[in-house]
Amino acid sequence: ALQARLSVAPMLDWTDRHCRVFHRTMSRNALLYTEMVTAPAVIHGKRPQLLDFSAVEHPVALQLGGSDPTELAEATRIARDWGYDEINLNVGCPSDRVQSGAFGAVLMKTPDLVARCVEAMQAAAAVEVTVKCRIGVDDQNPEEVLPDFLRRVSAAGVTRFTLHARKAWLQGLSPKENREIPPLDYPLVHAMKREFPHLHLSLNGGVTTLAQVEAHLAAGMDGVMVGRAAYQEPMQVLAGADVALWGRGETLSAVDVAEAMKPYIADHLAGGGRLHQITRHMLGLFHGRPGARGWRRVLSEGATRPGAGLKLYDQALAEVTREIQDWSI
Ligand code: FMN
Repeated sequence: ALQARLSVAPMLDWTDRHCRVFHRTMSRNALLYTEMVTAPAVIHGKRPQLLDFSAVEHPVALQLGGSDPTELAEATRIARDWGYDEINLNVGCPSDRVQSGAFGAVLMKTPDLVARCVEAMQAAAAVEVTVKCRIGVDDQNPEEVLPDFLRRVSAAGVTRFTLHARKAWLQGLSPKENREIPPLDYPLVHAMKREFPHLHLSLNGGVTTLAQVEAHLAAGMDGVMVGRAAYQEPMQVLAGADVALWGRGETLSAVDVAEAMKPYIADHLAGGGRLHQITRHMLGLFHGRPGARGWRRVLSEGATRPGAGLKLYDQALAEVTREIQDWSI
């Protein structure tokens, strides 16, 4: 649970295994979440493709989507055997596709079903089961439903929750809009920590810098989960986290991070993988720093070309060095 002081949010299409290795290069300690995988996919799908990860990714949590206790239990057992450190249930995703299977944020309306799900998951395997939820959905009153939800689901044995500090609207908003509207309610999330001091509660939503992470921890939260900013401006959030939050480790520069990724990229290419599969997650590495433009341009133009490899990657790094020199003149 100590690692959960800072976590990188589950993000579909973004936090795949390559992205997580990249994030791990910046922080040895932050807890990393997978993209959501549905329980039926884990049970019936191509498991190596869906579940494989590299040893360096630990601590790593698999996020499951589903609302059938038996399926979730089976998926949890499989995921535990695959080596995941934590299994997280998605009670926050508002997308249509997910609603049709009756899971994600709509489960905020059925806390007793969530309790049955997590009970079955915990009974299935000796691995920590956690929940990521919203503060409410649609016309629910968060101040009533959120404490009720936490009470019922924690009574089923879950002790660690991540609270996305905004309601989900299940109709009429796209998933993207649902991450901007309605407004964030940090005071309510902080109040939940006071009301449930024995639970490990992380705050999620709208956090963009390490300083903000530290402020929420200082205000009593046990953890902070960062989503979009960790992806788009990773250095802003993850570099420096080990020293600031855990008092150990080192703070790499963006250039050091780029260099440190090379052996992993070389292995991936040697195994027949494509450069772009890794570097598409790294375009924001120099965000707001000298070198950002050249890095992004060389990699986004070149990395999808057939045969693109470490030579192109080194060209991108050379652009960075050139821009840094231009800046320091
Ligand atoms: N939340 C989930 O619980 N599971 C997901 O699979 C998931 N996919 C996402 C994909 C993208 C591209 C984005 C931007 C968000 C996704 N989310 C998902 C929501 C994030 O986990 C997070 O709760 C949300 O972005 C708010 O945090 P932020 O303001 O730090 O980005």
